[in-house]
Amino acid sequence: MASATQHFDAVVIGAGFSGMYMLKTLRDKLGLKVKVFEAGDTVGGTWYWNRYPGARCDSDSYIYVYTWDKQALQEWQWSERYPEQPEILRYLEYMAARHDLKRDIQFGTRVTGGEFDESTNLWTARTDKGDTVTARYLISAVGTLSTTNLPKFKGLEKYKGKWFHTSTWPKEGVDFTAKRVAVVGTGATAVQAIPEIALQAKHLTVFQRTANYCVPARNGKVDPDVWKARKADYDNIIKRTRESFFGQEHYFIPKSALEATPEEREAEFDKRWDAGGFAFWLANYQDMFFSEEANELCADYIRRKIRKTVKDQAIAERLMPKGHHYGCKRQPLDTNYYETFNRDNVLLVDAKTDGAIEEITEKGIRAGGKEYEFDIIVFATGFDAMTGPLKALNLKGRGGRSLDKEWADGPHTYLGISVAGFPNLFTITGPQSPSVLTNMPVAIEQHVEWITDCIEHMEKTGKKTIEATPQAQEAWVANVNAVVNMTLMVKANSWYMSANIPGKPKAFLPYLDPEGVGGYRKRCADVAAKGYEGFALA
Ligand code: N01
Repeated sequence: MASATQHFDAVVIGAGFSGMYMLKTLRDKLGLKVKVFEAGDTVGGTWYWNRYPGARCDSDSYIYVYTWDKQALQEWQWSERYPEQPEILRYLEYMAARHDLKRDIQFGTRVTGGEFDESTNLWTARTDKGDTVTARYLISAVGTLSTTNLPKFKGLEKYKGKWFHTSTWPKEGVDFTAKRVAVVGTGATAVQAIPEIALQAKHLTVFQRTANYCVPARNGKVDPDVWKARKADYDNIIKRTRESFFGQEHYFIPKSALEATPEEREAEFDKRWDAGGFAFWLANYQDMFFSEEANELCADYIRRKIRKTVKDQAIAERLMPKGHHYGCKRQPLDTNYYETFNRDNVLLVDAKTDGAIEEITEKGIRAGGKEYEFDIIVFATGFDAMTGPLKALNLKGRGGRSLDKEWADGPHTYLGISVAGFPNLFTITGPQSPSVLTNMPVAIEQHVEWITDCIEHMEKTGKKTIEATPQAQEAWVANVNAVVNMTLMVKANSWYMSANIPGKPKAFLPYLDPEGVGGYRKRCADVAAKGYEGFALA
């Protein structure tokens, strides 16, 4: 029901990890009047929508938490190394209740537009429920992977069975019992879902366009003594992750893979493989992301593991990534992924050897000239990452300029937090910030705290607007590109490179700071210390 325009100090869009903390700091630290709009019907963001079977966090649970509530850090107990989606949602509900966040969140409401009014220096935000609100500050907490990518498959409208996208999974779940199921995609999501679906379905067919390098998660219970030690050490853990490269307790081997002897290298690889998780990716030889030769040594190790695990060598061959470098697409963590292809009820249809998907038919999927019939199709085809959710807000800045048009050739931001021409707009974990290259809570907390300090500064000094200067912004964009161009990451057809969606302008979406998220934190702090260098305050 449409209501009269209400005014707030700040409007926050999204009530996931970012929006919840943003609300907490603006309301309880700065005493501002804050309104949060959230499309879901409770808190959680990513963890509200992504309920597909096997969905769990790929970061270790002890660091996948808010660090600002010391008591909660002691009280909350994760049940496993990598918590499952329902448990993470329970955690976020617990934090929302502890801090009475829900009273300022309007659920089931999507922001559909926002305009900055130069005469009043206010943002007006509109929602799909007919709300119109004004605020001095508009803060996007929409997440990086929240706009679904459903490729435009020919014939989908003809399909008579049921289909689902992993990113908008039905709350009541999907029963695969006695069903013929297809999973399209083999990214991090599919790698989690496929082994679980295979256990339930009568038959599962996996449509693979590009084979991925998967590494075992090695999920399980964590020794209570380890938990005790971690809880006692949280202050240091927080300091270490904040100063780290990836927001994780992973550190590169300070040596070239090419300098190590084959025996030494194999032992180091084994250690990381056995440890599970991101260690093989983020704590490997430091030249892995720069040298094709060093990278190939890691890639070869994983291919050998696939060959060993998958019994049918023809299938193993198809599952072995070729033609792209290891670690330059997001590392999927697996639990029995390769083993799943040893099951009698699982078939792999590989685009390169069996033929690509041509169309969806009434009964299923046609690929390589052959029709496969299904009761259920699961699209695990990912997201319009990072820029997608922000463009969907239909934001208009100074002079009516639209964010969509300003970003026609890819994102342009300053520090990934601000956009020239869009005063008082802040983007938590926005494009061109470390965000998805880190353990997300670490990046989120850094942005939320920086934005809070910035707004506090504005309030104290009586400034009405802050915005990135075009010069600072273009220097930042050049910096983002210059750094990543030194790595192999630019060669991958990844969503990091905007390559997953036809027609999306090619641009590296996050920011790879040469000193990691710790270095980026210092950069942002320096900017603030120098009176918000690169910003215009009025
Ligand atoms: O999406 P993806 P995702 N025809 O884009 C294929 C995060 N995450 O949902 O590789 C056929 O990675 C596509 O093929 P290709 C994590 O950051 C976090 O799996 O482009 N296939 C690929 O195989 C992750 O990176 C957790 O050739 C098509 C797949 O679909 C991000 O979410 C857990 C196609 C898409 O893979 C996205 O992962 C899971 C087409 N037209 C995910 N279009 C956590 O731990 C696409 N594909 C929290």
